[in-house]
Amino acid sequence: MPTIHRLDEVASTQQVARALLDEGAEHGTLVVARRQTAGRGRLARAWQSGEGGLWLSMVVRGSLPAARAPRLTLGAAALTLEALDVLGAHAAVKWPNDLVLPHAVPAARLGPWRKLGGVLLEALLIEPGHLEGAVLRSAVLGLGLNVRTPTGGFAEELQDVAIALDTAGLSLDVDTVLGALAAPLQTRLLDVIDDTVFAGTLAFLRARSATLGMRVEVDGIAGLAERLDDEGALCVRDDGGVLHTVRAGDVQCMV
Ligand code: BT5
Repeated sequence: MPTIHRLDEVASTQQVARALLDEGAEHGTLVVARRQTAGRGRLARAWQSGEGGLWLSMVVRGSLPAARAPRLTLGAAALTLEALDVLGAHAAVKWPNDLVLPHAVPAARLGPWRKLGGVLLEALLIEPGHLEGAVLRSAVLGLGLNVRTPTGGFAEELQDVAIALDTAGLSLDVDTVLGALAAPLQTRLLDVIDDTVFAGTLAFLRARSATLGMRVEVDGIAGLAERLDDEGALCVRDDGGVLHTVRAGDVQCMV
């Protein structure tokens, strides 16, 4: 199995994995840290990552059309749900990259969900293509999961956003969650390059979606999150009946 580097404190495991990738680390090499001082989400957003969470990044080497790179995010989310199922936590995916748990009190943006974790795909080497289009060769896949609520609670701005597995009644340690997730990510993530496997991933995600059937706002479009298309893009029907296909974005769930 590829190496798992366990570190105490880093700025971001994404940076460490990137450096390992540049040094030639093999696909599946994992970097896990107990704490991050500059954990990040998409669009340079901050990711709160003190002790008590699983903060990992994985070196990804594979060859897939760049337009299909979102499959890796969706695939990682599906593998995480499967691992959590085995551990007894039945999470859902708020399209495209949020892992969420249900919550009795609706909140802005998240509706009846709270965020347990998130997936971050940073595509690194994309070769420009000609007729066949650009090809992704390597990337760093990040995953953050709140296992235990931080001592003293989540930061003020995450009060109505974040949730940890312990709140859902699961008292697990971070290593147990890593143990359930590492091998599936290392050995199965790239399977989504195959169309048949990815169709299965999508079927699973449709059934476990926190977004489909909800009223949402994404990319300035408000409407009903109707379905995921064959590439995993979100199809939203606006109030005028027009169907919009959204390939990436931030979904706000209306309460
Ligand atoms: C994500 O971004 O959800 C991807 C998060 C990936 C974090 C992992 S940890 C290991 C690896 N190393 C890194 O540096 N990053 C990856 P996004 O969809 O942009 O969501 C970011 C938003 O989530 C923030 O703006 C906050 O609202 C919220 N947030 C921040 N920290 C959180 C936490 N611990 N739990 C739940 N929500 C959080």
